[in-house]
Amino acid sequence: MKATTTRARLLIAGSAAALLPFAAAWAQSPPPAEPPASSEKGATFESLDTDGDGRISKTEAAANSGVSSQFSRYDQNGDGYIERSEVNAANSPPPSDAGK
Ligand SMILES: [Ca+2]
Ligand SMILES: [Ca+2]
Repeated sequence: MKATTTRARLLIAGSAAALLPFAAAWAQSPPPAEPPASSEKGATFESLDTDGDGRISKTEAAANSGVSSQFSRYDQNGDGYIERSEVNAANSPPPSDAGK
């Protein structure tokens, strides 16, 4: 059906768009000159971890629609929290098997 196709495409586009600001916010260096105009886009780990326990619960993630929609993607071990290591893993390319 045409409607279904359109909807699926929208979801895919939305997911990709949502991931970008999240990844950018957690890059190593902060952006040079970007005033925090929108709290929706400039989410950082710290800003989302409102109770400061070092991980982002689903409740905390709900503050950012992009993060919230990507929650299961970031929560790789499925414990219901996004931890910093999971963010790093999600934002970095997989290790290139150089361990040996
Ligand atoms: Ca927290
Ligand atoms: Ca987790």
